[in-house]
This record gives sequence, structure tokens and C-alpha cells, in this order.
Amino acid sequence: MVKRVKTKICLVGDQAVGKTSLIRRYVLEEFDDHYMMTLGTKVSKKIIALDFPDEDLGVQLEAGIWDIMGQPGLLDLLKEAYFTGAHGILAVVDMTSPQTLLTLKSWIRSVERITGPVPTFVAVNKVDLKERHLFAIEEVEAVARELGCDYLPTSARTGENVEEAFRRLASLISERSLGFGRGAWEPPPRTAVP
Ligand code: G3D
Ligand code: MG
Repeated sequence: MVKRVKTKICLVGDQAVGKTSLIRRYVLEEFDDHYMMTLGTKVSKKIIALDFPDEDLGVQLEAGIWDIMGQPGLLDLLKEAYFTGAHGILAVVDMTSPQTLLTLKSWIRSVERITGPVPTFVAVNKVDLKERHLFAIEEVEAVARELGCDYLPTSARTGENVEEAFRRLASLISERSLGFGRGAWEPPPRTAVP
């Protein structure tokens, strides 16, 4: 059986971590060295086909991938609209900027304040810039564990793990929305008030 699921994925992370580049790489399979200013919000579409052999199930995830301009002032204004209805977060940090690891938690919190807990995956980006790394991938471990999410080193430049990061997030979203696997977590049911 194949199920079609519509989903909204939001990318978060400080300015210049590579959000726009990761989306472009994933959706168009290309990388543009020219700096890309993201004006307001941009939604890219991608159909992600996933297989869950244990469930005897195929999922066609129709994903709207939301990108936002990183400027904090504008973000405050757009946040509500940007995050409302999100089913998953791809949180991006930049290995050449330790600051971006420090703000990771607050990014995820600002989404979850609006959406409640949603599947989250961390892309530890710019892994290709080895000589400029200012923290090691292992340093992400503690934060990720605290947040209860997985992570992968990625590069929008070489394409390393870009597809894999989106697919891992897509799997969690599918599992949650269809109610199986690791992503199946739901808040405890409220007791009915008589
Ligand atoms: P943002 O959307 O999060 O603000 P961008 O970030 O996608 O605009 O990327 C910011 C800068 O980082 C851009 O460089 C972009 O080319 C570069 N970049 C993004 N991802 C990677 C990566 O994985 N590896 C390398 N080497 N560079 C990356 P410029 O120089 O145009 O500002
Ligand atoms: Mg951008």
C-alpha cells in the first residue's frame, strides 16, 4: 500500500548557516556560489518517496519546504505564519561558527512554542570546510541528545548527506503522522472532563 501525506517542513538556524543552500541542493541538486538573499519566505516542493518494509507500506511525502530570511527583526514578525502547521524541523548549524550551535536550542524552542513537539533533525553543515571548522561533530552530540534528535554532518557544496538528512526527517514525520516507529510519539490523551 502507498499512502500520500502532505507535510510542512521548516528550516531554522542562524543567518548564513546554509539553509537556502541546503534546500537548493536538495530540491534542484545544484549549488550556487553566489550569495543568495532569501526575501521573506520561500516554499519549495518536493515529493519524497519512502519505504517502510516492516509496515508493508510506501509513503509519498508531499513536502512543502519552507525557507525564511534569517534577519531576526523580520523573523519575529513572520515567525507565527512561518512555523504554524509545521510537521518537522530541519535545524541547521554551521561548523565554522560555534555561535550557531549555541542558538540551536532556542531555534527549536521557538518553533515548538507554536507547533508543540515535532520531529526534528540537525544538519551540521559546511563539513567540507575542514580547515575552518571551529567545533567538532562530537560536540553536537550532547545538544542533540538533550533535544532528543539525530544529526548528520552535511555539505550543501559537495552534497554530502543532504538527501540523507531530509530523508531521515521525512521518515520521522511519516512515522509520526501514520502512527508507527520512533516518530509515533503523541502527547498523552487528555482525560475527558465530565
Ligand atoms: P542561510 O540561508 O542559512 O542564510 P546560505 O545561508 O544558504 O545563504 O549560505 C550562506 C553562505 O554559506 C553562502 O556563501 C553559501 O554559499 C555558503 N554555504 C552554505 N552551505 C555551505 C556548505 O555546505 N559548504 C560551503 N563551503 N559553503 C556553504 P557566500 O560566500 O555566498 O556568502
Ligand atoms: Mg537563506
